[in-house]
Amino acid sequence: MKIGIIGMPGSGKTTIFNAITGSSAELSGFQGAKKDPNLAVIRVPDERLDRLSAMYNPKKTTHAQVQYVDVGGGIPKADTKDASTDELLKMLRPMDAMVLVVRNFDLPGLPATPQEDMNAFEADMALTDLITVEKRLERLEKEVTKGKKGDPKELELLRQAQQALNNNQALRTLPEIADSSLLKGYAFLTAKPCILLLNTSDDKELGITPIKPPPGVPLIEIKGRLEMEIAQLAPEDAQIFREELNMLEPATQRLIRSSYELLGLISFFTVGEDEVRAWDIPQNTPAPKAAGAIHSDIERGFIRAEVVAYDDLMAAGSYHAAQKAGKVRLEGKEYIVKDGDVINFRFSV
Ligand SMILES: Nc1nc2c(ncn2[C@@H]2O[C@H](COP(=O)(O)OP(=O)(O)OP(=O)(O)O)[C@@H](O)[C@H]2O)c(=O)[nH]1
Ligand SMILES: [Mg+2]
Repeated sequence: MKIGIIGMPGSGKTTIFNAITGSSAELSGFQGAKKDPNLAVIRVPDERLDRLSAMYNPKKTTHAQVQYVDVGGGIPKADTKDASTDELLKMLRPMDAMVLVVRNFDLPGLPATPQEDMNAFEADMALTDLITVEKRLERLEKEVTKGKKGDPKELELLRQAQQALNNNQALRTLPEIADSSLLKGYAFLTAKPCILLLNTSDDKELGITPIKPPPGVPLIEIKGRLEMEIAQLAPEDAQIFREELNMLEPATQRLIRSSYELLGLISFFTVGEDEVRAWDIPQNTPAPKAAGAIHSDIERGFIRAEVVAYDDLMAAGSYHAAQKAGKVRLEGKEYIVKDGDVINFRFSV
């Protein structure tokens, strides 16, 4: 899974990236200098995995992972024909979701205007999508007049998208369009799930800045610079600092967790002496497909899934006890895997 960190120049994208990943990527000093994107893979925190690991004491514990990309640069402006926009778009298209960083701290001569910045960014993304839609519509209509038959469903969806975008409505609010396999290839920016991240200055109180996110966009407020500085400390020092500041839960953990949920992902677990591991799959995945997340052979040779719910396993105290209590079920290929299932796949190839 790839999540793009986007936002106006100087909104604190790299700061947030550093806070999430604990890295020390160079800050730009708000001149919007074009640099290579920053990439990092981070582990999705999950208490259940930690407890399973304590139960099995395996050689290795493996978390689910998400890749964060700080794309740098600024706003995709598809109406201007410049190379940096093309480059930015090329980076953004493959993202599964976005974190839109909005500045809630003053810069010299530039007071914080989070609502305006957010609106402007949304409008620019909508315009970028609108241009993509209109180019495609033009081509389809030409083909139709030449006697070729375009896909009428695609045409209809594109017209709906055009209308929504003309009203500055993001495509993420229209699931029929956002989830359509016909339109997947366009990778519309406003169709991607998005989190609004209000990046608040150290000296402002959290929760007092009025801001209204667009429909369907969850809001998270973080003191980005402070979180970055703590994330860069040694763990013991960070702990002391957090206690002093009464910021026990790193806000970034919340962000990582919600971006996972936003993507509609759930986790199942595999357990054993060698490895305890979390696997991420989309909701409503049938058992054989879930097995495919581990290895295509297990999907191909799928026989049954031996399943125990995480809570049942913990309540029983051990796998053996859960079995004795009748909590370990055998499920077939129709079974839809649930969040927290602990699974042992039986297969033959
Ligand atoms: N007060 C305050 N300053 C911040 C915060 N986050 C970032 N800054 C400052 O804002 C400036 C820009 O931060 P960056 O993280 O480089 O912003 P960016 O969005 O990556 O900038 P570009 O890559 O140029 O678009 C730096 O001088 C940061 O120190 C914050 O939470 N509070
Ligand atoms: Mg940056």
